[in-house]
This record gives sequence, structure tokens and C-alpha cells, in this order.
Amino acid sequence: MYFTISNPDQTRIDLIGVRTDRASIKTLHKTETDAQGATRMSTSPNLRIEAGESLVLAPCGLHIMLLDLEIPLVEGETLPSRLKFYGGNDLTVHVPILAPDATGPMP
Ligand SMILES: [Cu+2]
Repeated sequence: MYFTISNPDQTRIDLIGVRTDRASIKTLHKTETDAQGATRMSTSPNLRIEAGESLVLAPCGLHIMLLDLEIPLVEGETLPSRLKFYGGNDLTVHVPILAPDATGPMP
């Protein structure tokens, strides 16, 4: 799952989890390429957005990984997802479901 989170506040915020009823496992992932050129993903306990900054989740970088899908994702639908932030300010977003080879949201 990819998106951009902007933090217009004076204090940093931490994304600590994501909830969706479609998949039983959701993890915050970071894709890294090592000196040998091998790419792998590591799990991150939270994603921090500093005050006034934006955090971009994009291919080859940060992303939210859905594992163990209970209901298949259908292109063109949206996936309601609850973003959980440290401190309790949760946010529901409706993430468009794109084809696996899509490069970004449809215009
Ligand atoms: Cu991943």
C-alpha cells in the first residue's frame, strides 16, 4: 500500500499500524538495497513523520504490506483502511486498488 502522509502540525507523529478487514497481517515495510545490490524488505515498528514534513510510501521504499488476504483485492475498488497513530488519532482512508503494474493513481 502506497500513499503520502503530510504532517502540518508542530509536533511529530508516528504511524504505528494499519487495520483493514481484508488481510490478517499488515506490516510496515522498508525496502532496502544493500551494497551487493540485493533488495530485501525489513519490518519497521513505526513510521515517523516529523513536524511540517511529508512521508512518501512508494515502490522500492516504504510501504504497507498486506499478507494473508482474506478477501481478494479487485482492481477499481477501494480498500478502507484505518491508520493508527501514536496518541490515538486514527484516520480512515480509502485506498484505490490498482493493477499490479500500475505506476500511480488514475487521473
Ligand atoms: Cu513488503
